[in-house]
Amino acid sequence: MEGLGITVTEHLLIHQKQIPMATGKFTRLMGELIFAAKIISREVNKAGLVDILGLTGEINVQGEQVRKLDEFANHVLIHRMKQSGQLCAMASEENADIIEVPDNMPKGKYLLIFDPLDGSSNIDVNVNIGTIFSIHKKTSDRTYVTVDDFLRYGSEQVAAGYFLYGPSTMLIFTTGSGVDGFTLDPSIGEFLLSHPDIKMPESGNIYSINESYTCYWDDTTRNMVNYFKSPDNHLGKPYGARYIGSLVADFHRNLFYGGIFMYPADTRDPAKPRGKLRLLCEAAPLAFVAEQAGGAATDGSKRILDIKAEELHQRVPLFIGSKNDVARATNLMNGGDGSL
Ligand code: AHM
Ligand code: MG
Repeated sequence: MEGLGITVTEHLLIHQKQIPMATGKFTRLMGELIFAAKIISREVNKAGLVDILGLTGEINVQGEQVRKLDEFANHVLIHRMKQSGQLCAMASEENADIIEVPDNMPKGKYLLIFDPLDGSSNIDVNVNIGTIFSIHKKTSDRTYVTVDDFLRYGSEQVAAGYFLYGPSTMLIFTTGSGVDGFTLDPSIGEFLLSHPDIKMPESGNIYSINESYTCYWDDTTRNMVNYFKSPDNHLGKPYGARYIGSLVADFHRNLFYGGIFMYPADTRDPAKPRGKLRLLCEAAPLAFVAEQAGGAATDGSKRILDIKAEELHQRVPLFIGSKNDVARATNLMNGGDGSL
């Protein structure tokens, strides 16, 4: 297969050489992130064999039960990335506050935001889970870091992507000039370029949503979902339904097969409609990947990458996937008939 044999490090170095002012710091940052992901991948792969499964009984900042592998992945990322020398601070889905690199450690200009183990409800049943990451450059001149440094537009991301721990471990990422996919060859411990320049199909025939929450949606959302299920839609037949319950895995399938993933707002409190997924560590990084692969992502009306975060753990409704499917859903969410 074309490209097989190029390691992710070689790939990063080739791209680094194409940027005249590049210092190699981003490449080193990615190298450290990849190393951390290899450690997580190793633990995920042996999770069924050792006593690492199960709940710790603690509740994370999102009010959800934390599982042991979540804690492990979070710890590995924080511990390794602190020492990378390229970061000034991090933010994790599992931590209420930002994590600053201590003064006694070398610091860099980058900010890293991550969901250490997305899809954690699937850990105990050997279903795909992943690590989602987003990288920004610190723009303020302050010598210290505050939450404000993280409250940015998704369009300002320097890089974003995810590691998928599935039958194979994969790395999918973008630095703003297309999307490349790498597969971990466990026999040599290297990610090899397996999917260069990924393009998401412009339209798909899969819709992916947790439909048991129909009762919590508003009428517009119900009508929108009914469109995809209707034999009278533009396909002339209902879309197929697929829902893994790991955003990263549902997104990954749609990246290759096409289709749309939706997590609409819960409108039980009409004054405060509420998405579940987090803007900074889930929606924005996947939106960057989607757009760079030719897809799209909105919150039902606005492009995800045009939303400026107001809180570190802000949640948003998410409609992400093939360009035309997201356009149809967004059109329907705004009173249209789903036509493009
Ligand atoms: P997590 O980051 O705690 O795992 O939560 C996010 C996950 C997504 O991976 C997935 O798409 C969604 O939550 C599933 O939620 P639900 O069970 O409400 O359908
Ligand atoms: Mg998570």
